[in-house]
Order: sequence, then C-alpha cells, then structure tokens
Amino acid sequence: MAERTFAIIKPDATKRNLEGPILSIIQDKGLRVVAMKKMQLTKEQAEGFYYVHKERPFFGSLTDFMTSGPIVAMVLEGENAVARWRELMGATNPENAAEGTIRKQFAEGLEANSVHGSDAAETAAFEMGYFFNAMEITG
Ligand code: FUP
Repeated sequence: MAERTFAIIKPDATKRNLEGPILSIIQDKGLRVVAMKKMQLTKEQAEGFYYVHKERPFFGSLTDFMTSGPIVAMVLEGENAVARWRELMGATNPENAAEGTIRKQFAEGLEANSVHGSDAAETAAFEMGYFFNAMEITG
C-alpha cells in the first residue's frame, strides 16, 4: 500500500551541499517527493519537533544542532515508505550504519547524522502535520 513518511535533510548535510546526492538516492530508489521546503528552524520549533526526547540528556544539544543551519523538510511517498526510508537512512549512529546507507556515506556523527525519517506511520502523520499543511502536499 502506498504510504507517506516525513524526512529531513539536516544542517550538517545542507552545509556541505549534499541536498542533491541525498535527493538522488531518494528518487533512484523510487520514493516520490510530494512536498519539500528549505527552512531555518527556531529553537522553539526544533524543541516542538523533538518533544518526545525532551527529558533526554541530548535534547539541548540536538535542538541547537537542528537550528545551526537550514534544513530541507520533505514528505516522501511510496510502497512501505516509512520502512524503506529508514532502511535507506541507516542506523542512527553512523558507526552502526550498513554500507550504502545515507548515514554511513554522509553522517558526521551520532548527532550530525545528515537525515531524519519518521519511525512509524503515526509519527509520520504528526511530523508531516508539524511542517506542512494539506495545500502544500501534492497528490
Ligand atoms: P532516529 O529515529 O534514527 O533519528 O533516532 P532517535 O529518534 O533515537 O534520535 C533522534 C536524534 O537524536 C538522532 F537523529 C540523533 C540524536 N541523538 C543524539 O544526539 N544522541 C543520542 O544519544 C541519541 C540520539
């Protein structure tokens, strides 16, 4: 069944001009970009996005990092998009990421790990709604 997921190209990747290579991987693997915008998050917006992690020791550093430069927010669509995008990204810590994954190729570390992807359909629904309204998502 066609499904949608939410993705981010993070500040470490936009700083290194890696939007193109990352988008190529997404599109080569058959996921469609149905919404996309480049933006600079405020600290409050980053905290709202990562609120599930608000009690974690890395929350302050993570939200500082996410506001350290522009991000590209996207909605991706395809069969099993949530799982497929997670697989293309690779493990959170690039040291554990499989060969050929985006994080293995591009991530600088556990925090500056180049991309985000929703971990479940319910999370995807929240995250898409946080960044996009219905009129900004194409069919
Ligand atoms: P992921 O779903 O792979 O993005 O990973 P998590 O939701 O577990 O973590 C969200 C982000 O927090 C990660 F992308 C990187 C960051 N993080 C840290 O900076 N330190 C940690 O110990 C764990 C995660």
